[in-house]
Amino acid sequence: MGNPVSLFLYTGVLFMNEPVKVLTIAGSDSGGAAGLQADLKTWAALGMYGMSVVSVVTAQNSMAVTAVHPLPLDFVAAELDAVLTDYGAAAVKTGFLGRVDLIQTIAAKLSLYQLCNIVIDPVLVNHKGQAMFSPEVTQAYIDHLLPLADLITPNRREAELLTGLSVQSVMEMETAVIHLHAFGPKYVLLKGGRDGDELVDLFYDGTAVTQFRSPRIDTINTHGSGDTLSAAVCAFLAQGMGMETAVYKAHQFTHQAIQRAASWQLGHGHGPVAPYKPQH
Ligand code: PXL
Repeated sequence: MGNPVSLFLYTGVLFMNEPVKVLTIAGSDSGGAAGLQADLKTWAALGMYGMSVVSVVTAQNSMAVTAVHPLPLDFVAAELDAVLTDYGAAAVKTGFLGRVDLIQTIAAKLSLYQLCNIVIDPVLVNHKGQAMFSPEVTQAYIDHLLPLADLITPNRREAELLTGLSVQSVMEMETAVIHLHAFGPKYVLLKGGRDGDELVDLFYDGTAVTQFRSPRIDTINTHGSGDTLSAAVCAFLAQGMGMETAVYKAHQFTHQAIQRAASWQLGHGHGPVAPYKPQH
């Protein structure tokens, strides 16, 4: 172990035993279904070291979000600095942000720390498709965060707010991905299309559109499915996969997470997905 070569090999082995680090910048869901809780559960299931910079704290359950408490801007900046000056991250995702100044600060920090594998989930609407924030927030995503993204993961309603287009049919989704890509992300995953009994997500790499189809599962327990999907993409990117493979595998992972919890009744409403193998 004494000479420099064996020392190098030895440290190499130590590094290989370490988990890959991933960071979410997101809201806390007290009900544990969405937000940073969904991200961390997904990452634990995939064997990653998950970290969370909290943007807002929500009081919510399976029926409603009853209160939202934004954390002060300086505090979120301090969380980011703490994590990124020490641990760093092989991939990062953003979730519930909801404020222009916060979006600007996060964009500046992502650039400052030269992060790669950036997944931006532009959270703009609640699960009923209603806009949660002012139009300035949508514009701040366009101006500051989308250009930095490797992947953006809007749903159809968020795509409508971002592009100003109608995004209902699969054909309209095909037009929308091109407009979304023009905002600057390297890849676009537009979620939530319907074609008969199938769910259709569109993936666009700037050249070709790929459809990811899955049979629709008849359940109201889809709370956290969007977060699970983007967190899983983030994990697979951090593990070194290419974008299309990462999206394909994340799609399968999320389908399984919905299937596992489809018949559960954990709360009284729109229940969580299960991005892990539960012990009954
Ligand atoms: O899935 C969107 C989302 C993400 N994170 C938190 C949320 C929501 C939707 O309400 O509350 C904390």
